[in-house]
Amino acid sequence: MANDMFIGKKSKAAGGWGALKSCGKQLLETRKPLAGAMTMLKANQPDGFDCPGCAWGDPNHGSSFEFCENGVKAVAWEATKLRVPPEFFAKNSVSQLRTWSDYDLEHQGRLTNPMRYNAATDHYEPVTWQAAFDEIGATLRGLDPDQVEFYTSGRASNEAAFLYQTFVRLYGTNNFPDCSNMCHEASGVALTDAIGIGKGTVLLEDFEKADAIFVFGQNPGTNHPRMLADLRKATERGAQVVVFNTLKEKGLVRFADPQKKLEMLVGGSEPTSTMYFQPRLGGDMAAARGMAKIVFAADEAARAAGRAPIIDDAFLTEHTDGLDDWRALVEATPWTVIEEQSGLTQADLTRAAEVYMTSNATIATWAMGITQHRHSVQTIREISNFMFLRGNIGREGAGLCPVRGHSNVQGDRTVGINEKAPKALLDAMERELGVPMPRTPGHNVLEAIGAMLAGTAKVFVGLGGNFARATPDSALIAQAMDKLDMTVHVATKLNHCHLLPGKVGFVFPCLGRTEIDRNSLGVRQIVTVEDSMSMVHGSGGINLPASAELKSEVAIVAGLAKATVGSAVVDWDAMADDNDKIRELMSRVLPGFHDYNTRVRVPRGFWLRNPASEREFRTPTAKANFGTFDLPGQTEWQMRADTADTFVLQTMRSHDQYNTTVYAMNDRYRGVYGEREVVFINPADMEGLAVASGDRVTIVTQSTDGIERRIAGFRVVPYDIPRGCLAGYYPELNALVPYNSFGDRSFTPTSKSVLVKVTRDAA
Ligand SMILES: Nc1nc2c(c(=O)[nH]1)N[C@H]1C(S)=C(S)[C@@H](COP(=O)(O)OP(=O)(O)OC[C@H]3O[C@@H](n4cnc5c(=O)[nH]c(N)nc54)[C@H](O)[C@@H]3O)O[C@H]1N2
Ligand SMILES: Nc1nc2c(c(=O)[nH]1)N[C@H]1C(S)=C(S)[C@@H](COP(=O)(O)OP(=O)(O)OC[C@H]3O[C@@H](n4cnc5c(=O)[nH]c(N)nc54)[C@H](O)[C@@H]3O)O[C@H]1N2
Ligand SMILES: [Mo]
Repeated sequence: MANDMFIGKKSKAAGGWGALKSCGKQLLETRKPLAGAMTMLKANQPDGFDCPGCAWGDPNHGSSFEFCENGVKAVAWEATKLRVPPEFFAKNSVSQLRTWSDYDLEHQGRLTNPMRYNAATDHYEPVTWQAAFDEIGATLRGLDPDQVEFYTSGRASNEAAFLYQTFVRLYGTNNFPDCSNMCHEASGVALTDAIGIGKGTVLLEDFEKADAIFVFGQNPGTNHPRMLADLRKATERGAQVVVFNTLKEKGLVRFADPQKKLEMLVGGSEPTSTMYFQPRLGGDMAAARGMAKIVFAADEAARAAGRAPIIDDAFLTEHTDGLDDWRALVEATPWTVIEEQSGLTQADLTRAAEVYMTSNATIATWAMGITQHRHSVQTIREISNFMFLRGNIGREGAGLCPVRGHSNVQGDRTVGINEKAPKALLDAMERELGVPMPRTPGHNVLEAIGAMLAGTAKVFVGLGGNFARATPDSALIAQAMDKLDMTVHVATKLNHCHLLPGKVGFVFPCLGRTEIDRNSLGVRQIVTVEDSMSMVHGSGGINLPASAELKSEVAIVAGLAKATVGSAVVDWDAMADDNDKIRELMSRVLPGFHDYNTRVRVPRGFWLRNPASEREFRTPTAKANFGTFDLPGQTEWQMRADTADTFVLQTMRSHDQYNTTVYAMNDRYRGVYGEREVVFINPADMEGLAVASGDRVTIVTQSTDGIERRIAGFRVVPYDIPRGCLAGYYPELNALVPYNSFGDRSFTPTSKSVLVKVTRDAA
């Protein structure tokens, strides 16, 4: 049985599962509630398990589970023995639970039963799956489909996401707000215009061949720990790793490879970067422009002296469009502006540019430090422009690499979670299903919030995630959710979003990726996911389900669909019972998914071809396009008043959290223990504010819309961060992020540049 190839084989690879075990043991010793994870750690190493931690590629997928400390946390978090049964909800009203912390809610353990919120008692009460589906179906049938918001979080498998978009489009809307709207949306928008596809162009193997790797606005030590091993290998073989990060992040300075000695648990031992620059928040576009300016000047000098040119004339002529306009703009941009916005000197940028100019193969990676600003799309275009200059795309060891967040956020987009679905997808769906698909674009996250606030959205359905805590302006979002007639959440653990149920709320407990999913014939099911390098592979669970009542995400989506749109077009029961059937449908609709069921069952799965990585640019010009954009008139850093108390704040992740899930209260690499209500600040700025280490402060957003956004009692932590810049943790700081401040064309909340005022709290 093909499905069974994913279980029961012992790994011969070193490190891998054995090391995971010891790593897990350490974790479990310090964290009793996770003791249940041992069951899983004792299990045989399964072939083909996709870590729910992050979207970094896995070189040995299918033969060993490449792990990292934070991957273990993600797995252990799901494998807890603790349960949230109906009695828990009988004991605690929703109003009471709202006063709990994010940490306390999720630490109660796994949800076990479908629950329905009864406004009369203010409690969630048990409900049968069928009664719940029927009630939701009846409600949805009574609404205009555009009055419903269908959210997706990026852990959902390709199968669940594809079935969900099929259901929602048959129902009649493109309202697909999803977590990528808050995440890498700017990368998708910018890369589509620049290279004709909104995805990265590198494979994991390219990291072994690059001469230089530029890492912009990303903290892999915490968020993509397996990437550190690749960076360390790169520096070990003499490649340059050039980091641009506002904070001095420990993992980007040195790193110990857990595959070797579990050194990672005690801190780094080999360099991960060779140069480290700390731009001001929002200063990366200026930094990239400064480097380009240096490259152009050096190229001109080389040609004048009769030396080999520095820019790649052949590539630029044959494959790109718009160089001259951009070059003119770069040359016209004064160094004073570049230095002021980036906070880096011409000398700094010259050192970085020299690395670029002497490297024959360069990779640029980036994440949220680039994508969560107003000018994120422009910044990614500037980075792409810079990379084009030496033809760093579409060849070995070179390329553009947005490092994705959730383990399947890229896959969800590929299979149709997109409020602005490509015409080709809708055409293919129509052809396959024989019924018209909705053609008007739907709501992204911000539009969904707008519709909820306006009262035009009536129902919210969440396939995973924690919409209420992941979105900005927490207080406003709570008001928006409260107005809803109905909420439906598919989840593994209880979170704050579930405590904003509207008039009627449902919480559906689902199987996690670590759990064995058997169909009615007892056949184990696998799901599939796509990583940051466009590799698509299978993943099968290894643990017994947390409760006999759990359903797979696929089965829950099918249940909702059947009750809402009926089974005339799609046989939902058949889909719910056999993921192969869903994959058969996908293979007929999605380009590149032929023989899907076979190709996901080989080690590493298969690569979804990216034409840009072979220099085939599917843009209107059929070339890679230079983007010519002015630098921001002012970055938020520049907008600060000329007083010692105004700052620009970024909101980011600690080492012990997964987005809104707080595993523990520590942030080891940054030296913070037992608390999260902190704000990192430059010691010189502490003097200006007359605060000492440990003092508490109040932070108020400099709002332009009259809404007061304030948090108090946050402890200042002196840190290596540029003056005028602050950093702290999300979701606690989301109360300060205005929902109406977002990126140009990406509509991503500007979570990395919030203009704030800080005052010292009375002792
Ligand atoms: N363990 C763990 N893994 C995760 C996650 C998690 O929460 N926990 N989340 C997942 C998800 S959904 C995502 S999107 C990714 C997120 O991965 P990251 O993007 O690494 O996440 P953040 O914690 O937001 O870190 C942002 C980094 O950018 C830097 N930065 C901020 N602003 C600027 C700027 O203007 N310029 C520059 N150059 N640097 C800047 C910050 O100092 C910080 O190091 O990780 C994924 N993986
Ligand atoms: N201020 C600020 N805000 C941000 C960010 C930031 O950097 N700063 N980052 C943004 C980014 S990059 C992202 S991606 C979003 C994240 O937004 P979301 O994806 O909405 O949030 P998560 O915290 O990842 O969701 C956690 C919940 O998912 C559920 N869950 C976990 N595993 C599963 C599963 O297998 N199936 C199902 N159905 N549910 C599951 C659990 O109930 C858990 O409580 O937040 C964004 N918000
Ligand atoms: Mo993300």
